Parts: sequence; structure tokens; C-alpha cells
Amino acid sequence: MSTDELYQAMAQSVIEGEPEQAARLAQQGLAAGLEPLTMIEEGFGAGVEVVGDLFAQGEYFLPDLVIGAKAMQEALAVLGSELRRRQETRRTYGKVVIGTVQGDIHEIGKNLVVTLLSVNGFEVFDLGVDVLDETFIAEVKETDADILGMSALLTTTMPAQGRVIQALEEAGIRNEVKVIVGGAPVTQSWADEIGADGYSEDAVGAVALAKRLLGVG
Ligand code: B1M
Repeated sequence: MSTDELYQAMAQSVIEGEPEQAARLAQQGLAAGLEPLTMIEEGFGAGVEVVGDLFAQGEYFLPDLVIGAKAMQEALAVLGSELRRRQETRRTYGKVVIGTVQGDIHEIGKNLVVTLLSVNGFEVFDLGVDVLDETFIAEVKETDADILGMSALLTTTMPAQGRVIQALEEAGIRNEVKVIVGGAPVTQSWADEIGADGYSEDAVGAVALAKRLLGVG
């Protein structure tokens, strides 16, 4: 199989919702010397985009989204452990508290951000999904975090990012932590509007942003 065919098969495994096949292809890609991040973007991630589009067009239904997501997660489990195995740096640039906001259970993108921050020298406290506003605030205080990251995948849950920033203000700790936001519907102008310190469109950019905000790396 050529590299392009392999990427296509990876995308297809997500579109058709085949978790075992996705994991197998991730292994095959590693054995062929492909980069984990390129496989995520050009292979499996391309498949997720198609699944999302088919869902939006009414051709796919919720179970198709669920099984497509499962396939993507199986691939990420393989590629994430390879990224961690390759981890070069053991230094800690800073502490990041991160989660998907209240009412939102999308975790794939957030997990990718978590993995890349961890392998790039950040200590990450992952609160998971559907995180209450007050849980973010409590964890920032508890860990004395340098950065708070919030992911939102739904237009209806994006406002939670702004609410949490407001709550940081009210708790008197807004200046003690940098806030970064992301997720498919989130934009730079939304980040500006809610007073976040930074926005990144993808996980690689989130690492660069975190380093820039802390002046490290
Ligand atoms: Co949902 N879903 N979903 N879904 N889902 C979307 C987001 C949607 C766009 C699909 C569509 O209609 N085309 C649509 C949202 C519409 C909108 O609000 N505008 C949608 C909907 C409507 C829903 C439900 C409401 C469906 C329903 O029940 N009727 C429901 C909501 C549930 C809830 O959260 N309360 C729902 C449920 C689900 C599943 C559970 C089935 C599943 C998630 C499974 C899981 O995560 N465990 C799911 C999936 C898989 C998707 C799509 C297809 C894929 C999302 C994904 O994982 N992408 C999605 C369509 C799409 O996005 N094209 C869709 C891959 C991932 C790598 O990308 O998360 O964007 P992403 O992350 C990127 C960047 O955004 C960025 O970096 C990542 C990678 O580089 N990033 C950050 C993310 N977080 C960041 C944080 C940062 C920085 C960067 O700093 C902190």
C-alpha cells in the first residue's frame, strides 16, 4: 500500500466506524515510518471531518458519530502512546489545567491537546469532559496552574468559556493564570471577545501558544 493509500484507508476506517481496523492501520503506519501527527491529520482526522459533514447533511446519525469517534480514539490510543514513548524532555515548563466545558462531551481534540502538552514538557491536569465552571476554578486554585485550557465543540457550549473567565475575575485570580481556548467552532475573535489570552486552531498550535504565553521553550 502506498502512503496515500494508507492515509485513505485510515480515513475510511473512521468513516466506516471500524475501531479495530483503525488501531491496526495506526500500527501499520508506525511500522512504515509515518509520523504520528501526520497520520492523525491526514488520515484519521480527515475521516472525522467526513463523518461530521455526513452527520450535518443528515446522511449519518448519532450511532455513526459514536462509532466513528471510537475508531478515531482507538487510533489515537496507539499513536498517543508512541508519542509518549518518544518523549524527549523531562523538564516541566508549567502546569496546565484543561477540560471540555460544561454540557459538552466531545473529548477527542481535547485529548490530543493533552497528549501533546504532556509530551512537550507540561504537567497536565485533565478534568475530562462536561466540566462545571466551578470545577475549573477550584482546580486552578488547587494546582496553582499557569494555564487554564478550555475546549468547546458546540456553539451552545462555547459561552461557558467566557463564563469561566468571568468567574476567574470574580475569584480575584484572573491575573494569575493564562487562559487558552479551542475547539472547532472557536475563533480568534471569540477568544478576544471573551478576554482569553490565546486561541489555537489545533493541538500543535496549542503547545506553541502555551510556550509563548509562559515565555519558555
Ligand atoms: Co458531535 N457535533 N455532537 N459528537 N461531533 C460536532 C461538533 C458537529 C460539528 C457535527 C456536525 O453537525 N457537523 C455538531 C456541532 C454543531 C454546532 O454546535 N455548531 C455536533 C453535534 C450537534 C453533536 C450532538 C448535539 C449530536 C446530538 O446529540 N444530536 C451531540 C452533543 C453531545 C454533547 O456534547 N453534549 C454530539 C455528540 C458527539 C459524539 C459523542 C457522538 C462524538 C464525540 C465522541 C467523543 O469525543 N468521545 C461526536 C463527534 C465525534 C463529532 C465530530 C464528528 C468530530 C469531533 C472530533 O472529535 N473531531 C464533530 C464534527 C466536526 O468537528 N467536524 C461533531 C476531531 C478532533 C481532533 O478535532 O475536536 O475540533 P477537534 O479538536 C481540534 C481543534 O478544534 C483543536 O485541536 C484539535 C486537534 O488539533 N482543539 C483545541 C480542540 N480543543 C482545543 C483546546 C485548545 C486548543 C485547541 O486549548 C485549550
